[in-house]
Amino acid sequence: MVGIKEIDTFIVDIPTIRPHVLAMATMHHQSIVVVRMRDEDGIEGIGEGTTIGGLSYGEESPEGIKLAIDTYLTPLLKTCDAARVGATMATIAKSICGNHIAKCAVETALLDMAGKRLGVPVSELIGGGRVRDRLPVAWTLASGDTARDIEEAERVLGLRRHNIFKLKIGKRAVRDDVAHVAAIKRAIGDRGSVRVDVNQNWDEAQADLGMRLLHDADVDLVEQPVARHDRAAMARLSAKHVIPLMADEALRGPNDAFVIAACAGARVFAVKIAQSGGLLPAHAVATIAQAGGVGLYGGTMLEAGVGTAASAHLCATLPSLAWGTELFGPLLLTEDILAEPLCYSDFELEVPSGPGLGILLDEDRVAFHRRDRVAPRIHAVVERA
Ligand code: MUC
Ligand code: MG
Repeated sequence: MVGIKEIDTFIVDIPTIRPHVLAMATMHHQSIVVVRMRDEDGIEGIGEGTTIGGLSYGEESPEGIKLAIDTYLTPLLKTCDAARVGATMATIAKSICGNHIAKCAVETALLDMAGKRLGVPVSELIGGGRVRDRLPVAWTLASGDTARDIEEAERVLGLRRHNIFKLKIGKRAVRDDVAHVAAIKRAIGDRGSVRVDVNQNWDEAQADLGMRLLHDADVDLVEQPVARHDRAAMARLSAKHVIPLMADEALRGPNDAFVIAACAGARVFAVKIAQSGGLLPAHAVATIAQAGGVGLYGGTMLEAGVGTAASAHLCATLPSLAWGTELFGPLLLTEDILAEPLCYSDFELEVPSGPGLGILLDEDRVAFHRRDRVAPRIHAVVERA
């Protein structure tokens, strides 16, 4: 039995490099809940719990994630064996409903500790272990302005950083949104894949029209066009349209994955560790998808470096990842919370290879951006490429 001695949680707020305009919120910063644990042998584990736009994306807020960990998960963790991650998460699941992002943050820290204890990367502790070292990475164009999005696409194509683009739509009338997407696709042409995310903002009739027009505009994928609970509409739209529908918000773990795969509600799943409740349930989501003939995509909650590294470890274990990933979260932030930023090159993200998550926090930067910091903020912000 390896006891957990210390568990600390804090919120870090980091500005985004530009406003990130989604159907339900415009982000100017990202709020990250960091969990730091230390076991009785002195091994440290780090986890991250991150959502999007306060309470506008889902039922957990940054403040609620911290509260759930401090008040409910921490007392349970103090009774568990840190070396047995699956058993610890099963104990937590028996007493705590929902709260998938809080559970993911804690599970990530436990896996980080377990990997460090065993001297292996987290990816070797999941499923059959790592099958790939690099992951294709999409970029989201969501400035809210067509010309600016095209400029941004040209810049990252030129840097050979991304050639898959996800466009956030759903705020404007369907035909206006499609005109915006079509203009960007025309500019990018065959140099990249263009996909859209509606974040549940269409009803079925709007989705029907939108999917037809987006197919004609040469768009490759439509993510969560309708409400997450409307699986019947998702199944009808999937059956009717050639352009694949990807489930995102509808997927909150293996149970949803099973039901959606069984009703043919989506042809692709966005697998997110946070939404699934951790890397282990996210792996189960992917396994169900593969058994049901559903394609896989590594999704993000726009996590910073810790959550992005954790997601990368999960994605590295998936034998088929036909739609790539969107693990670009750290690049949307003005500053990185990692001492060594994750490595993006040739349109891919390198999966860290050191023990555990294979990352280290930049302690000064984290201390500076902590919400509970008391000292004055005098700090030079480094421009991102
Ligand atoms: C979402 O809904 O997929 C992922 C990329 C991005 O820009 O927003 C997130 C959320
Ligand atoms: Mg989405």
